[in-house]
Amino acid sequence: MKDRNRLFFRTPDEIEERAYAEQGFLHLGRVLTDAGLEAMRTESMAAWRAEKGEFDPAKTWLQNSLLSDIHHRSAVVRDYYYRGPPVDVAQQLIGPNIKGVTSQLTFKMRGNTKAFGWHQDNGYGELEPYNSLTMLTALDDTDESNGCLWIVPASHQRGQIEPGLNLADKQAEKSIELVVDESTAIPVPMQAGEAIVFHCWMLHKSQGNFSPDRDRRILFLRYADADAVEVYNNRRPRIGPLLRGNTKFPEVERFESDLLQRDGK
Ligand SMILES: O=C(O)CCC(=O)C(=O)O
Repeated sequence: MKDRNRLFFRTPDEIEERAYAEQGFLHLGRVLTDAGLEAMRTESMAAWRAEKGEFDPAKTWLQNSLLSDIHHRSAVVRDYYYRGPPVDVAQQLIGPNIKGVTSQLTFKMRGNTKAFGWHQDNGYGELEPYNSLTMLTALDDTDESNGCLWIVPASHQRGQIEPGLNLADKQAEKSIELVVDESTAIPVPMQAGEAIVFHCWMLHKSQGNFSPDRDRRILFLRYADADAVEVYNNRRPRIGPLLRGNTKFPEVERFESDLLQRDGK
């Protein structure tokens, strides 16, 4: 994509690594330009409408709220996931060798009042080393009324709270609901085009969307060390596109290499 610089803002050369180490999250501020936000909304919504249609209370949470591998369906998301500010941030916080491990839309459209309970992202498929991170990019303004993120700052310092779900077991829609002392939890409102990054052990949740007229659309990306393995899956390598540096796993090196080369950068 030739106009990349018009879609994303430049990543700061140095982000606040110390605050991240202590608090487990960083609010990164605005990462998408107006043009980038518009393009990402347009492509994401086209994919969402084609796959999901309208919010339907009779459907499950998964059906209403999550669309996986969105970078296969949107060139703007792909460019952002493969080469945008999130990759620079991941490299600063994880190290030189980075792979992408998840790209999905987590949308909570108006009417979707279902909460997503307290969990660690490393509970949904435990990866090692324990430095993978999640980057949420808001495609709408999000606050307490439309189901913004809540976190417990510094909670990543407790480590892996439970072994986590075996994502290789696809039998059922399972979910984690940890019991958390909420007195230290804070909401994390974001404006459209802003992003937050948090550690794989960060305790977080979101409430339902109780706004009558505002959707809450979020792009969810996850990154890990290029050699990260799935603890729950006999320590096999997590397969994902190699975005920076090297990996000892040829299957990771090969993965999506056609897509990585296709955009010509
Ligand atoms: O989108 C949300 O409301 C929460 C998403 C989340 O916490 C997750 O997918 O880990």
